[in-house]
Amino acid sequence: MTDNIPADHPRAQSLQLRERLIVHFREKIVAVSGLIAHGRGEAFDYLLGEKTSKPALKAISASAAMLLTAENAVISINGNTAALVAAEIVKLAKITGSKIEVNLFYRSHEREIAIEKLLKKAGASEVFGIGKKASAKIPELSSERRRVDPQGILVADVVMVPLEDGDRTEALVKMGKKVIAVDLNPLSRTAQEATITIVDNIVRSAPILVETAEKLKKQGLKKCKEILQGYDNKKNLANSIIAIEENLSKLATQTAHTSGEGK
Ligand code: PTJ
Repeated sequence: MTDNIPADHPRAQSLQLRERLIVHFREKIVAVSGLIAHGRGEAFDYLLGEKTSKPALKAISASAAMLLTAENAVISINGNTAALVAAEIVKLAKITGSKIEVNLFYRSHEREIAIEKLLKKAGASEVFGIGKKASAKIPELSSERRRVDPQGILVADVVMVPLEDGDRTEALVKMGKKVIAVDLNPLSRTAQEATITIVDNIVRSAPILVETAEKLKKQGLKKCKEILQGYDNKKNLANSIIAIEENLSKLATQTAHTSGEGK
């Protein structure tokens, strides 16, 4: 994407992701706050050791099962999600029979159209929540996130909300919906309030989610229901926090072993 990042740079992958966000910011897909949100995510990913933890894999499996067993699932897309994983989201929606709806905190028609175009280029046949189609409102919310499509999020039983923190998850849960969050911060309000929380970088978890949904679809609804019955989000969220704790302990031990080397 850019010649400025040498392939052998120790943080090349991370710098390329930043570059992708910047390019999509210039194309009006990512909001300026989306760049800050990405930095927050990066910091938590560092604490996690930049790898998909076992609790994250468990949450991914439960999410695939929930999307496959939903009556009417919707994947909600903001600027960051579109910039990072548009192709994977389109694949996931096709496998699980979910709808895709654009829902923005910093809503503008220019951004809605830019994101819709990106999703369609990635293979989406229909994108909900654009322009006048976002005519319904989520009660109790005053931000632009309250505007939803009456044929999409408003009537959904399961809503996936990647990369957002705020009050929407709580409002959706109060409306009786099940919410799947993808958030590197296990302490965010969204992570804490969701029905299923995947504490992982969406760039790593989205392809795994696609693969898991493909496998589970073949195994059938009974298998999906079994996975959901055995899943406890609060317990899994606690294990995600423990995964950070364990990684930090390991790093502290390694750092202590190098004590005195710099003298
Ligand atoms: O596109 P818009 O207008 O809807 O704006 C998007 C904003 C910036 C408002 C939205 O992304 C947002 O709610 O930002 P927050 O409040 O900073 O929350 C974003 C959450 O996503 C934070 O908890 C981050 O840790 C997390 N996050 C950031 N990047 C990633 C991530 N989680 C998983 N994978 C990432 N790559």
